[in-house]
Amino acid sequence: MNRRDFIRYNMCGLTALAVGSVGIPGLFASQAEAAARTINLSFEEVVVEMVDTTRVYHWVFKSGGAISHGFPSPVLVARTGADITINLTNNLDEAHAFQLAGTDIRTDSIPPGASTVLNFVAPAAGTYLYIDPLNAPVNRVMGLYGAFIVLPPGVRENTAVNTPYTPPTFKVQQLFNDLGNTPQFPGEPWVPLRPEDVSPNPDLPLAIERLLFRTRIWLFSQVDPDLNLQVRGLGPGQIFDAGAFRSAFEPEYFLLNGKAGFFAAHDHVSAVEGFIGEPHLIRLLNAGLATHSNHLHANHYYLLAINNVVQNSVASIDSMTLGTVENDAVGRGSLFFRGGSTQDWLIPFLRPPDIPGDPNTPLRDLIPEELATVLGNVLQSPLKYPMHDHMEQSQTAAGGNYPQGAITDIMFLGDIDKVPFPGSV
Ligand SMILES: [Cu+2]
Repeated sequence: MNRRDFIRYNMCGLTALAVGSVGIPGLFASQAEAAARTINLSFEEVVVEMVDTTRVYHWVFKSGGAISHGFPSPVLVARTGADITINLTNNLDEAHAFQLAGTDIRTDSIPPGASTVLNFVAPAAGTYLYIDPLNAPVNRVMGLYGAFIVLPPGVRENTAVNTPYTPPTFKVQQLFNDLGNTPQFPGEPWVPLRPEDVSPNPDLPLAIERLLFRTRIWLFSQVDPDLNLQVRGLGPGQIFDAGAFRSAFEPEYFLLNGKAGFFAAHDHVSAVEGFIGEPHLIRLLNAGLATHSNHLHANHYYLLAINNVVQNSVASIDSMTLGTVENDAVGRGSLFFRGGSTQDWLIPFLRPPDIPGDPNTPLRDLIPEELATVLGNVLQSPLKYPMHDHMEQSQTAAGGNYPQGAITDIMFLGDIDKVPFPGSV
């Protein structure tokens, strides 16, 4: 019997696995996960529910310990220099492979039903996509992608490492040194992991909350349900023509960490939530075929790295084009026309500068009526602003209305002295 007769319906959300992570004590809740130098991933099929309840056939990487197939595939977290072993098993009907995009770290083609072992040393600290590079872009766009986060080797529970890189450029190091130490960046420095003496955020999944203390991962992808249906209909061993796939690709769904619209905006894993003066690192990845241009309200951000190239000149901007694996390989031009499949941003979490009034008066005293206002049953506190994409089609789903696509919130919970706004408690 064809294994495609056994389709599993699936809930979405970001999960994570540490790999080669013995040196990151306490990063993961489970000791078994924390001690693993070896992880098992398999290529599987799954049906994923879209924002309008349409169910769409996908392929995913499933982790060995997982009870169900997650979507998107698990976030893998490692430290630079760690020895890593990934056992890969192909449970699909055609050949597949694994690659850390933009690197030489990859397997050969794995036939249906076969397994292989990939050994490698974790590369420089940064934000990587792992993908199936075969029959590009078909296998990747069908769902065989995930985030691979590499932390600096010196990262510790109470860390002296105050940037995400090894090594940062001079200006990126200076920017992080200035956080919390200069008049323009009042508040706190950035930290790579939740410190031991701070309680976990109960709104975040235990498996990943420590990493997400002052960090978010935004993994973008797009779905054309008609093409996925056609791929599902192929017989064993048949592959979909890559050129035909690319030219027919008309995405109807635009996902951020596997979710869209309301569900992406209100997912604590994706939405950025902090008090004024709590800087956040955002790791953006584009696994799909459509270019994004992500725009942030409330604060300008600093563009730290593009495709793990840490920038020499750190631009303070509010929008940036995020290319794809394909258009990253060509057309490298000036900074603002250069596509890329990953970027890192630093959001300084300054008090939103568009709020007029005495900058020394806390917002709770400066705008108490605004914070207490209720519009359509929604209290206007905490202060919420959107991150949305200026590529307009990505903001809707299947021709629907904004905001049903790739969008999330940036949320200010309270003033710099940690007194929450009325709606934050
Ligand atoms: Cu806007």
